[in-house]
Amino acid sequence: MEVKLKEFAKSQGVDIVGIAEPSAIPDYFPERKLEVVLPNVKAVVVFGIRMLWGSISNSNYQVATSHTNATYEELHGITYRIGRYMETLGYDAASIAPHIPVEMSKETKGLSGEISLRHAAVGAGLGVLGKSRLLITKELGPRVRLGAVVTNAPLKGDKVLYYNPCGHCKACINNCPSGALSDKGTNVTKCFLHLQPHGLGNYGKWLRELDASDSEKWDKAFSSTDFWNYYQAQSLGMYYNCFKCLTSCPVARPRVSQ
Ligand code: B12
Repeated sequence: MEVKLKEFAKSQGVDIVGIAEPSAIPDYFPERKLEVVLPNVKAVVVFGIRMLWGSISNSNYQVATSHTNATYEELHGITYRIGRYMETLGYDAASIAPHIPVEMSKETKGLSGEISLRHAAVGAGLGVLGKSRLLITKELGPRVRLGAVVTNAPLKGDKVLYYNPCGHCKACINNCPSGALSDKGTNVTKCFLHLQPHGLGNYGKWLRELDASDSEKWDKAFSSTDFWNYYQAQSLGMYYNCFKCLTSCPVARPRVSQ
């Protein structure tokens, strides 16, 4: 069943695919239990699709964001079709969101997926967690977006990768423009505020400064490019402005610049 499933996944356009048994997935915080996603879970099928170098290394963020959205849309479809394949074999399948929705609670602060796809990918033998906290694969470096299907099919897990492609370089840390990455780990807030300048953090501040009693200020606020960018970020659901930890990593990098 494992070989046929992987062949099916490849036929749907995935570049890498592996299977993780729950016990092979490293612990992480905040803890997310697989059973909450699917009772009687036996395996997680994890897969990735490549990011286009010309898009993520592009200084035009409309181009880069459009590509990010395209990869997530693609993963939604692939995840559904792999799940449907498992269910035609008679098993249950729960597909995991590749990015949103995430739980918006005080505990998780909207920064924690239903499961951590990077940790699941490590358990499926697809790569290791690098200094950037991204999954580093030998085939595509970190430039791979991940998806997963949790199933009660009794699938045999793949072997965890035995060597570390991340190595000793610190390109991701040295090239992180927000200072979020360091030897001590990742400052998620710093990353988030830089990555999504028109995301929830800054949008809240902008809203608080609105003053409806002063019509001049009010008009100025709504004719500002800040407002237009918040509007676009809201309607798109996201707006990523940084790809440096992806483009600076030398592992399997196609080119240094465009
Ligand atoms: C929320 C989220 C973010 C947040 C938080 C990042 C983070 N460190 O978790 C923000 C918006 C900042 C973000 C940024 C990015 N993301 Co993101 N993100 C996610 C998402 C939806 C959930 C991640 C998660 O569950 N994290 C929680 C834990 C497991 O993260 P952790 O880093 O291992 O550990 C941190 C926490 O424990 C944290 N921590 C410590 N104490 C506490 C307390 C609380 C309350 C919380 C919440 C956290 C916390 O500190 C640790 C160190 O950072 C996943 C999709 C998914 N479901 O997995 C994509 C995902 C991880 N993102 C991805 C990508 C590509 C990015 C970006 C490159 C953006 C971009 N341009 O595309 C950057 C990279 C940032 C980086 N170097 O870490 C990819 C990674 C692919 C890969 N090859 O590894 C994923 C898997 C999406 C996908 N489908 O491919 N992301």
